[in-house]
Amino acid sequence: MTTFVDRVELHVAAGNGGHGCASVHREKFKPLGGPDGGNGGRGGDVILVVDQSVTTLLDYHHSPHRKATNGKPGEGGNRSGKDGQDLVLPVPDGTVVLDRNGEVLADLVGHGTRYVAAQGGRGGLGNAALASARRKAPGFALLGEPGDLQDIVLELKTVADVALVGYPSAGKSSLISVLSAAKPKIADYPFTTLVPNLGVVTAGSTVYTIADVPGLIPGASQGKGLGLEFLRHVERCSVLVHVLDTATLESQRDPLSDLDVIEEELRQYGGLDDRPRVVVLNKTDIPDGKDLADMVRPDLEARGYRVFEVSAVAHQGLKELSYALAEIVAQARAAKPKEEATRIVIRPKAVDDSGFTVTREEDGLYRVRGEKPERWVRQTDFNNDEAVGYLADRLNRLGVEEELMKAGARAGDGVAIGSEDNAVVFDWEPTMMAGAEMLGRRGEDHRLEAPRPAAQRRKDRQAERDEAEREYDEFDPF
Ligand SMILES: Nc1nc2c(ncn2[C@@H]2O[C@H](COP(=O)(O)OP(=O)(O)OP(=O)(O)O)[C@@H](O)[C@H]2O)c(=O)[nH]1
Ligand SMILES: [Mg+2]
Repeated sequence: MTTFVDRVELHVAAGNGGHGCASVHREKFKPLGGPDGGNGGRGGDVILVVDQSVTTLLDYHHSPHRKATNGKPGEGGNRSGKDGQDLVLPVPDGTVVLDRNGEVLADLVGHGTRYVAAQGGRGGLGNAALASARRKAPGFALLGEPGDLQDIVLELKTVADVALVGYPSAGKSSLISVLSAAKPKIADYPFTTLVPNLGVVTAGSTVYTIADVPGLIPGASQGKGLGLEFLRHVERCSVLVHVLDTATLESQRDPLSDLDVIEEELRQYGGLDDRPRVVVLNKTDIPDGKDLADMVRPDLEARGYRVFEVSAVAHQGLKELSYALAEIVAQARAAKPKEEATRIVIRPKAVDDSGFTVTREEDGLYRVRGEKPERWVRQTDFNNDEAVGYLADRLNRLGVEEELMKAGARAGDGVAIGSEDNAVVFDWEPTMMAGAEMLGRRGEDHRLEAPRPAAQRRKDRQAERDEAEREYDEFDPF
């Protein structure tokens, strides 16, 4: 028996960004050639792509851990590190991506539809890129950021226009085999079909797909038989077809009560009420079956169903059925909004990436949250004082210090940047006073400067602020 896997847990890891390089150009007779450390490369993304030649999630069941490659570190001589390679994971059409809590992240329909499941880390800037007029030779570089780690669940939902439902042995697979070129297994014992079969039907100018699911029995919603699990495959269909057996030998069954049972199970499953339904009375090649079909037809029609009498074995009534289904499918397609073809749910971003928040916690700790400050912390090599100073400047310019001050923080108070389980905590040393200029800047010592007249000092300060502003924009290309 082939294994059918329609739900897998997948652990994906994007590549880490390469570290930036801190290097100084050296050449004979030119002792101070300037910084020439290159940038680190970007880590590879993990990307899911719909590939119509893939039909199962089996590969991921066997190897559920996947990782894209890391970016390479930058090197001296202004050489950038190579970007990591994206890892492209082919998935079947109709794959739904969920997070661990069952929330839908993306619904991948249509060949080529892509979803970035884990984003690669950005490479760190090298010291060449960090050099500026006032920081001529930075002795540090930025670290590459770690790539995303995600635990996701993939679920397969067959993308079929028409779904056949019914008791075991009603002839669902037989119908698919005569309406399309598909050759599913057919046998005279219940639960022959263990996984959905899919066929393509051409009726006039309409081409549509038809799928069956394993047979349903009373109590399927409580897990009887193969249960209702497979009904997820009919969730996307536009038409439900009840295949009713007119020649069953089980004494307590007949087409009308069979229909009631299946409808009750569909109701238990939920979400299918709005789908149009059609009734097929199968096995009318058998004389008793034909009689029973004629007997129940008025009742079914009185309930509002369109009824088709067919024989899958004797190839009777098939053309009429397939054209009627084509018509309903065409109507459903016309009514569907265009963008339905590729549905991707983009997860809303938790934090607005331009801002940050400062909160005072019960134990007196000040917590800073925000995309930029947290990213800058990840980029900082805390063993390098200059790098730490650069971080302080960046935070300062974003206004973090000012907000800390407003929130009541004083020198020596604990400040955490990041979430509760992933934060850098330090004792705060303000470099800026409320309403005053910056006291000192990295790579300079203001005590060494010659005294300047007040007007000149004001001009210089303005020029520095302008430069800082420019630098800030320049250094945040992300
Ligand atoms: N006489 C007659 N027999 C049929 C007809 N359609 C199907 N059968 C027989 O009914 C039995 C079951 O057919 P399947 O197509 O496997 O039924 P199914 O609904 O797919 O059954 P499960 O996969 O078990 O749910 C087989 O022995 C078929 O040959 C028909 O129109 N006439
Ligand atoms: Mg079958």
